[in-house]
Amino acid sequence: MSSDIEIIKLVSREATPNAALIVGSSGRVFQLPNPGSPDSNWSVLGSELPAALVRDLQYNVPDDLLTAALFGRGAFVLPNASQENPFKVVNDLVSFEPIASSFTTTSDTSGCPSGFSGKFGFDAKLTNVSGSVFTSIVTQAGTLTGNNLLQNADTGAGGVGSRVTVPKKDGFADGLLSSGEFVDVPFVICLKQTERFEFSVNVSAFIDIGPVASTR
Ligand SMILES: [Ca+2]
Repeated sequence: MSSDIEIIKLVSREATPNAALIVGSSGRVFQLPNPGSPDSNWSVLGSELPAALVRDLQYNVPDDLLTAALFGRGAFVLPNASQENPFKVVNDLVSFEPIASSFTTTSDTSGCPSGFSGKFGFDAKLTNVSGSVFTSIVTQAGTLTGNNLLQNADTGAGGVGSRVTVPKKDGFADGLLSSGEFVDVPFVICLKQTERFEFSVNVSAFIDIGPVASTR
C-alpha cells in the first residue's frame, strides 16, 4: 500500500477516548484506531466516500467532521467521523471484577514520583459478556481519587485518563477476546496516603467485525 499513500494524518479525537491514524490513498480513506497498540487493525473509514485519489484530509474535532478532498471529485464531508471508529468504549459488553486474593500493599514506591507513601497492586478479571470478539483492548482510568496515580499506565504514572493496554495472556493470549473469555489485567496504584480511595476504569476495544474491516 505504501506507494499509493497520498496523505497521512494523525488525528487526536479529543471528544472520544481514542485516537486514530487516518490515511488517504488512491481510492479509500483508511483508519488505524489506537495506533499505539501493536495489534490494531486497519479498516475503511467512510465507505460511502467515492473511490478517488485522496488529496487532503482535515478533521474538525469540535464538530467531529472529516473532510476529504478527492482528486477530480471535489470535497466530501463525513459527519460524526468518530462514530465510524470501531474502537469503542465497551463497558456494557464486559464484566470487570477486582480479584481480592491479588490485593497487595507495599511501602516500596519504585515507579512512583516522589512524595508517595506506597503502592497498592491488584488484578481485575475482564470477561467478555457480549457476542462480539474484541482485539486491542485498552483500559483508561475514569476515577482515581486521593491524588493517587496509576503507576503501570502505558506512558508512566498518571491520573485520570491514563491508559493500560490489556496484556495478551489468559483468553486474550491469541489477541482475540471472544465471547465468554477472560483476561486478568494488573493495576498498580501509587498511594499518597494509605487510606480509602476510589478507582474505576473505562474499557475500550476494537470490535472485530470480520475480514471486510481488515486490510492485512
Ligand atoms: Ca481468545
